[in-house]
Amino acid sequence: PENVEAYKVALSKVRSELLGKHYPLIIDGQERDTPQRIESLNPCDTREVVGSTAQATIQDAEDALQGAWAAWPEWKRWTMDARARVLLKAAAILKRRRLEACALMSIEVGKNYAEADVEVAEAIDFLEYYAREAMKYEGFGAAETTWYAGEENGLMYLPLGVGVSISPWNFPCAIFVGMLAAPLVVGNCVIAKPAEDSGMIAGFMVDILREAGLPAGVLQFLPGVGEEVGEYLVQHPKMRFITFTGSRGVGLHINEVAAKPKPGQRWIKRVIMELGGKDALIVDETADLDVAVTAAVQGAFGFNGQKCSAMSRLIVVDAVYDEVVSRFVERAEALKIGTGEENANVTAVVNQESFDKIASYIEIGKGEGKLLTGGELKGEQGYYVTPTIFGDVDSQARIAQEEIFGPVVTVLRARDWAHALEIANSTEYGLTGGVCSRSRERLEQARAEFEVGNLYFNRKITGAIVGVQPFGGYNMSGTDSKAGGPEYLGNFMQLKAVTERF
Ligand code: TXE
Repeated sequence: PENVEAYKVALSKVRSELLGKHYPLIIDGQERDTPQRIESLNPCDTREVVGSTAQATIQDAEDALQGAWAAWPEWKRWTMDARARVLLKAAAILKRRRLEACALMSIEVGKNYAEADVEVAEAIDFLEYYAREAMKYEGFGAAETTWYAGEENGLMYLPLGVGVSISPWNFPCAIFVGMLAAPLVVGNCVIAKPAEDSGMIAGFMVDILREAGLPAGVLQFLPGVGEEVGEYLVQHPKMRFITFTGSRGVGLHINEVAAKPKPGQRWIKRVIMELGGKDALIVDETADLDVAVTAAVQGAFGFNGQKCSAMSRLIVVDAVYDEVVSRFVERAEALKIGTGEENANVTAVVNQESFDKIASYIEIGKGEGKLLTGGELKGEQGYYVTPTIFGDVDSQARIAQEEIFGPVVTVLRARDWAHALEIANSTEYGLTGGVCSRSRERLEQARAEFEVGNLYFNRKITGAIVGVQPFGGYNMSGTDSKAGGPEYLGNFMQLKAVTERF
């Protein structure tokens, strides 16, 4: 990270200005409070209430939906260029306030400065990337359809209408704003339903988007309980699309609910999903072991493994298994554990529910493999789990198949390269994956056969550069790749081909 001193200044600014702040709903450009509130705890110091957001009721959700539809006719008549400029303005504001965004993330979800800095950069990239992408459709929007009389036909790229964006807490800035920028810029109105654990950073980002010029009603800010207002909006007959990032379980549930047409529903709801992962790094006997161990540590424990892209499985061929495992354990035990604000390598996991879930998987793991290091739960001050590594686990074991979403790694022994690749493809996920090897033939085979949306060679398996490396999963990890690749914005538009007989 660039400038730790400046970050510390931002931390004290955020602590004096934002600590204890309450973010109300924003519906049709108006602030609205609610009988209940959602409090954000500092996961690294759970005695500290960071602040709160409103907790939307079903009526608030209904009002947000109706208001967004009312705002849509005007918003869809803006030119692509005009909408893209709002995103570019938001990116410029976020650049100015990036250290505050980092500091707020450190306090609200325990993300250290290094990880937060990368995430805010990604948020800026999402805004700028989708603004540029939208310009591909300049002239083909509802407002200024470009086709030339006398030619055979014209093509219009039209927005869908009103959708809901339901986002997770682990990239509370980048994924939150990325999932809004794409549908908004092509002329949709969106209801933003952030995760309960990251409502404040979401409110911070909505303030920036409104300051950038989003008209009232185009973006409704609706923090609330997923199972209540999230569920209500997903099932609503007047909901046109749902863009979701979160766990497999919730994602599959949303898919099911959205698929059932309701009375008065005139369309098939579009559902765009980014789900979980059980991502593996393969190390073979030709690998540079320094590179491999560094890739493993970075991929496994960045943001405490709370990334869908985190390396939660390390698959090592027999010939180098002992060497790699002993070096991996040694590096894991050297990681600094502390708060996000002190930029520790490993901080507290996000909340009590996650802490308990990880604890239960550690117990399961003790019955499925050998606990090589970690496995300690230190909940006195914050939700701390020490970096945990299990060895000699069977590839079908629960801790080798199920997403744990914490600093817990399962090491699997492979007979040889072919067996390693077979193990890597043996889960229902397919998000990120990697190979540390110096055999070009094996890397070529991995390119062809490793079933993941993001494949990395001889480096950590997390981190995708927006616009350069589309990010998304195969199989149960999601519906497609965002931020790059073939026409992601197409998810949020429908075409109209106009043929004129002359
Ligand atoms: O997810 P949850 P979390 C995945 C990651 C992990 C999970 C962690 O792999 O599995 O996200 O994030 C709302 N109807 N990814 O715990 O619990 C809920 O309020 C409607 C993958 O936040 O699934 C929250 O806003 N909404 C990703 C959101 O769903 C409901 C990267 C997500 O909650 C709901 C980041 C319901 N019934 C995280 N229940 C990737 N692939 O890029 C809950 N919600």
